[in-house]
Amino acid sequence: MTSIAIADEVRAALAAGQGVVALESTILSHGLPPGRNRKVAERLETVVREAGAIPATIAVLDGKIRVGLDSQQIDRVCAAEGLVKLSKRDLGPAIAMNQDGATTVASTAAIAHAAGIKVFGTGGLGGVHLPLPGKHTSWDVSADLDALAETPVLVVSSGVKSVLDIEATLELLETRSVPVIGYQVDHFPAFYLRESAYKLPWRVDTAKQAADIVHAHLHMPGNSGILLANPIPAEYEMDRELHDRLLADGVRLLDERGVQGRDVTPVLLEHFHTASSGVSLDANEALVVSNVTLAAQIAADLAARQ
Ligand code: PSU
Ligand code: MN
Repeated sequence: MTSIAIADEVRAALAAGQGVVALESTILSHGLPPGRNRKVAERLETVVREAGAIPATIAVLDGKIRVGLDSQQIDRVCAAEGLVKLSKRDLGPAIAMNQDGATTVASTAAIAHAAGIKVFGTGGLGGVHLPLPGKHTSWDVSADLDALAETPVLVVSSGVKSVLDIEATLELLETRSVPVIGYQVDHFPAFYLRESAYKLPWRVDTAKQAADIVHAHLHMPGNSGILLANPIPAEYEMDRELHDRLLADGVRLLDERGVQGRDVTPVLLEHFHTASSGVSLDANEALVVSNVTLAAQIAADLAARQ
């Protein structure tokens, strides 16, 4: 069996019942440009510590799944060449072929659970993609949704991008019995925008209330995760007009370039960052910092109950 290499600090925190927050690596390698990604990686680890928890960034390096990276390992994840993007199904092949790789929400959640971590903070969740022009359906549904349905962890994200089919994404999460909770909002956030048109069944207003739900849900029969939808900080919310233009151009670009499979999301993200002259980068950093901070507060609260 492939072993998971858990960093000493993370192992000690788990053994002592301290709060631990899982962080993914695809957001660094494929979601943010080199240089900026390294600064964000550092900042995320810092805000987790400041909130009283221990960060565990997850990636595949040297043919091993690693939970908790040291500074040089984070350098490798953030290096310009970029790693392979590894969703859950890619872990076996990557390890067998001794490749380095970055983990998505799906694979990070699965690994976090295997390591005994209950809380995971990220930026945007993958979801159901809209059909390309002339198509009836895209059949492009992120494995993130299935992973949430099958893995008892809390994922804190700013919802999904409105370049996805938000309605279908929420319907699928309902079918797969994943509770979706709004944090200080009644409607599901759309990543760059604080709220979409879709109302959520549950809302909490404090980290403690969120921790209460996680605690209760993880003791229910079944094995599903929980999605806590934390909107982008108001001062970073994107201008509607810019937002709508980026999305429309993004969908057209995918079609023109014939982008498929796991390249779809990274190509869209890069388009947003260049076409918005960095506005989307600041937005992305602000929301992921906010999500990871909230995740750390919840992890610390949960740990204090044990
Ligand atoms: N959405 C973002 N930023 C990201 C991703 C999604 O705003 O970095 C990444 C995450 O790692 C997510 C993955 O799990 O893309 C989803 O990819 P796909 O749609 O191919 O499942
Ligand atoms: Mn996909």
